[in-house]
Amino acid sequence: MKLSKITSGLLVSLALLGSQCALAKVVKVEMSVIEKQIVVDNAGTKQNMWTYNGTIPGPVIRVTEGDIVDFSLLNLKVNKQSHSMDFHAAVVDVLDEFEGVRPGRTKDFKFEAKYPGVFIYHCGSESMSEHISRGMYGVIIVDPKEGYSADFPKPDREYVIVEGDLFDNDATPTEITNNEKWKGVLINGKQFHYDPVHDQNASIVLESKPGERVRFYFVNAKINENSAFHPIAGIWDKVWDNGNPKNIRHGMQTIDVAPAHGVIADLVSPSDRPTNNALVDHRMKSALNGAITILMNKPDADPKKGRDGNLVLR
Ligand SMILES: [Cu+2]
Repeated sequence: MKLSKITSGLLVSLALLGSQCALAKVVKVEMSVIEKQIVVDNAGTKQNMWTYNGTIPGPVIRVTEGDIVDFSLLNLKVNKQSHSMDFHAAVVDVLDEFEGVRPGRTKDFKFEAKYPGVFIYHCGSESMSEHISRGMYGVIIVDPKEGYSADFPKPDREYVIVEGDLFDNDATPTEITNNEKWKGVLINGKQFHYDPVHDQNASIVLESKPGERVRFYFVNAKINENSAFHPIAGIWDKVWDNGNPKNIRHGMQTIDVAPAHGVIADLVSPSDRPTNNALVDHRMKSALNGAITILMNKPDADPKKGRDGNLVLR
């Protein structure tokens, strides 16, 4: 082989390497821990909760595989507790990056999002049971660098659904760990958040048009109980365990999702008629205490719902 051919091949390789590196970006993420009273149901009931940026779940972070997340956590001076951040999308040192941050202090660290998927993030401070169940969790989506494919098709709409626990306001850390004084399940921060069938105070439902591919980024933030995620009157067309396109499964009815785990699940409704689905945690104790979500598939679906980053309806 002529030297020029080897050289040009090398140049092409270097150019490819360069373009891959150029695609990866640094994503700055700043969060503040806010201890506050927050509404936990559609009737307006408030409880003392601990939050990232004031909401349950915290903000959805979305990056692409290979990106560097440049993270900063501020624990507000007025807070009473130490808090921390445990990104399940990070491969780091639990005693370093994930260490506790006292009120008034800041912690900065960086990590590369090496694996695509849907991951929980949560507070890991003592008692972790109390910190998580008072609302300190959220979702980071790491999109695959290859983009969409036949095995990971582009969806028409996307929704994030996070299940969390609700305990009595005065439950002790030990009681919470033992699942005592348990009151119910929060869906994106509220019991029956999107279920006007079981809660007359609910005012929001998820929407799509008949025949659309609707993608759910589902995370179980409950501290002890698995989730049994099932779309009543539907079948999950495709499911990716941990949200990784390589972990594909077809035609699933119920997905078992462990605490602190996530899945991506697609639903495709009939295209020739309007239909409705009830997305439930099929553990009946969970479903009937808050974990039911209505998806309406209708021709006049709100074009803004589940699009343009509007993944968590509030
Ligand atoms: Cu905390």
